[in-house]
Amino acid sequence: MTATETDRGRARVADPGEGIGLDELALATRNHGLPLEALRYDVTPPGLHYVLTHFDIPAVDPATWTLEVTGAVARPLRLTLADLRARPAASARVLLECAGNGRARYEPRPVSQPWLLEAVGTAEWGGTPLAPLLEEAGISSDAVDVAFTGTDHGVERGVEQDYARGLPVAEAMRPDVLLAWSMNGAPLPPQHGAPLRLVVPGWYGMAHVKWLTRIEVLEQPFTGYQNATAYRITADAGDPGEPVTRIRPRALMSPPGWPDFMTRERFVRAGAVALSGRAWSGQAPVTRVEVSTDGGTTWADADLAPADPGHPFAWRAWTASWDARPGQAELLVRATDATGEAQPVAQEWNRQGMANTLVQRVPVTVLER
Ligand SMILES: Nc1nc2c(c(=O)[nH]1)N[C@H]1C(S)=C(S)[C@@H](COP(=O)(O)O)O[C@H]1N2
Ligand SMILES: [Mo]
Repeated sequence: MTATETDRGRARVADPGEGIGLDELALATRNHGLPLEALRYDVTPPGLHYVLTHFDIPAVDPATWTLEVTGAVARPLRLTLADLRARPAASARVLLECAGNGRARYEPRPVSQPWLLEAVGTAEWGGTPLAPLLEEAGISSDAVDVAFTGTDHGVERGVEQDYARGLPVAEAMRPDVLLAWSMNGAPLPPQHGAPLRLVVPGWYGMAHVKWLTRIEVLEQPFTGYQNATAYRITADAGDPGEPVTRIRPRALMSPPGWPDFMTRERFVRAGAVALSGRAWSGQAPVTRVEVSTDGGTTWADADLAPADPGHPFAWRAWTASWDARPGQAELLVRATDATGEAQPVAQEWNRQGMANTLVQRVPVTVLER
């Protein structure tokens, strides 16, 4: 590493051909993904949901923990978990995806948590809506952003910080934004933010602040590290770029057949093979899922399960049938949403490896019957 590469705020990009380092492996073993066969569940069992934690999972005593609502409010609040639980209950089935999903597929590779495709999951988050709490606190009519701070603390690219994210006030006031204390009907597990996390349906994972302890209403834009420096789509280190916000459309396939232990290469027997997976977008409903079984030369529409109005931010199932002939095949899947955005088949690189929705490719060996 050169001095420039360790400059405050700058992420390193791997040299051409440089393999995954022990630093990236250490992150990957802490922050696990969704095994792709778990795409089969409408609601991801908690241990199979992906996990991403920048620093350490903090020690939090729920009995003494409090949530502070402060800043540009007429009546600052301090609430215990019991105070929050006494408020109106709400729940939502929400897909979470890390903005770094797909990062390790970029060439050159931005050095950070090396996700391939699996930083995703869908859970039933239970808690209470945020907006009425901000109203009760007397949120300023000049509010611009609302900052959410977790109790976890660390240093990232030379900057010591509590994990904190700002959210535009219009998003924070959406009726479906939750302060959540349960996941799939059970208390939040430590790794998912116990005792309380934010859930912002449709946004990439970084917005869903875990171990939430402080909410501060701001009359000017939030300039904290995780908004101003991290989570930006930038061409190079000097470019401030665009903030990462909503989840872009993606479809994933449960790889068919059976895997090789080491290589994860797939095998099926010739004949009719049922293909299935999930598709989602946080921007707009998914309108189309297409599958290619010939390496991307031809595409056919998959059957997409109808949108469930009860769960607008959950993933949707898709299925397709494949007449597999002996030999080598490469399967691809791509989603399009109602904004017209479709997943790219060639990479659209950015320096921090954010929101890479490059299509999934699944090589398969088709055996004689
Ligand atoms: N306090 C805090 N909240 C956080 C994070 C964190 O490191 N600290 N990571 C964020 C990121 S980058 C993601 S992708 C999601 C992951 O949520 P999960 O671990 O529950 O899947 O949490 C977000 N909330
Ligand atoms: Mo993330």
